[in-house]
Amino acid sequence: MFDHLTKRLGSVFEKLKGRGALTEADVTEALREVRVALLEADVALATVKYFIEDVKKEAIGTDVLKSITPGQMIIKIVHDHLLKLLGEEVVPLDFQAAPPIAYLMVGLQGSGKTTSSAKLAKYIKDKLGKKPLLVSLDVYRPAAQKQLGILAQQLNLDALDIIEGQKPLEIAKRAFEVAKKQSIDVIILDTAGRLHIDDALMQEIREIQNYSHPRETLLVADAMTGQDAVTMADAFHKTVPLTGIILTRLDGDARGGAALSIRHVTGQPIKFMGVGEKLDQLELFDPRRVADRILDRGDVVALVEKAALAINEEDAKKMADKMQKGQFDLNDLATYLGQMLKMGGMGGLMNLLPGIGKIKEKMHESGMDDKIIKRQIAIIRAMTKKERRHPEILNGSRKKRIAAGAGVHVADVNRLLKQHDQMGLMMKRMKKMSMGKSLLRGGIKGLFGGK
Ligand SMILES: Nc1nc2c(ncn2[C@@H]2O[C@H](COP(=O)(O)OP(=O)(O)O)[C@@H](O)[C@H]2O)c(=O)[nH]1
Ligand SMILES: [Mg+2]
Repeated sequence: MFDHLTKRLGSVFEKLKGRGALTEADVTEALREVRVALLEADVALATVKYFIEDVKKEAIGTDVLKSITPGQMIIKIVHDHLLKLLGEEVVPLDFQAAPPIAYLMVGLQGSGKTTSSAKLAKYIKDKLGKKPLLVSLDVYRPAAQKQLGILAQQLNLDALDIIEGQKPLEIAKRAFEVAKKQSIDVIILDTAGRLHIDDALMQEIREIQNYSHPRETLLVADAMTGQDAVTMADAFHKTVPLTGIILTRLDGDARGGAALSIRHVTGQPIKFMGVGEKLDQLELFDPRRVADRILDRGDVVALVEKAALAINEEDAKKMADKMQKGQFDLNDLATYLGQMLKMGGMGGLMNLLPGIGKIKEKMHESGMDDKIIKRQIAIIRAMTKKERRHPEILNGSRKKRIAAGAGVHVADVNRLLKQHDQMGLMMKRMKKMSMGKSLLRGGIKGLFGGK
């Protein structure tokens, strides 16, 4: 589905290959071509602008790592920003309530709601081991309820019996009664199709939302319709709040624009993608896999990551040596913090270390971000040379002066000093462990943890 975009991006980067140095003009020219490629892929204009600006800022401000060509560096930067656009992490389905919970499927007629409802039910049963109940609220087209019933039968899934003449809200109420009796976990409510966003049907969705308190309201959007899908999703979200998107027909020759813009425009994550008519052709939307597929330069991305890690390890080793010798003073700490910032701050550093997404999340939650690093550096800068080298001479009045100089509280100064101490202690403990990575990992935790 992203074939064309992949090819276009590939040829942009091919031109940068092997160049020893890139001028700002080279970068600008390459990004101009990336811009055209994205527009051709039907990515929303606002998204393209945002993306190019974002990449440019980073591309121009980044030092090229040793052993990497500038072209490779740019591929990595474009890759990272593609990933950011797509949402970075898989956003799982929400089951955070006592069963039975409801999922509401909404969208335009023909977008794939009924098919996706059945696919989703199968996924929930097979992959998550939960018991779904399929319920059609589409009372406007006589065949629609039967369609869902037939799909359910094919998949050996439970579907609510059809009672002619019932209104959508009555059906939803009946679904909850049945679900309770049959210990159903998730009621999947497939709603009526609409040709465009119309008030009466929106009102109906709202009523059902108010009654069923769905944990998920999933918009089903047809990727083949490109930017129309994005505009429609945005309009939907403004009328009935969504929790996520299922993008269908990504198997066709959709150019990928919807996949790249819909999250940026609506702020809602794509949770699944439909990749065929068959009922097992629903895939979890994994931004990392999609970004890799679009760029198709996994080799380069991995290479740059490795090089970045190697540099970090070199620096880390130097620091580690100093620490072990008891020479790691506040000057070194300031250098260390400065390097963290240069590497894209906390986020950038964390991205280089595989498998610690959880820690990153936690740090994010507790607000440990670049601001804190900058504040730490400001505190060290407010010290005299002698104080930085011999923090033990810091008494009450010196600390007060430093705090005032850095615009922080004395408690912040104390925290920094304590963290510096802890890094030393930690180093001793880690002496036997593999040095580089553990200093970076432990170092960060030591610096900011324990809060
Ligand atoms: N190729 C392809 N076709 C799909 C996909 N999802 C749904 N369809 C087809 O799209 C058509 C309309 O789907 P349906 O679920 O009835 O749409 P609804 O009106 O929104 O309920 C059917 O023929 C489906 O088989 C998909 O991911 N890929
Ligand atoms: Mg339908």
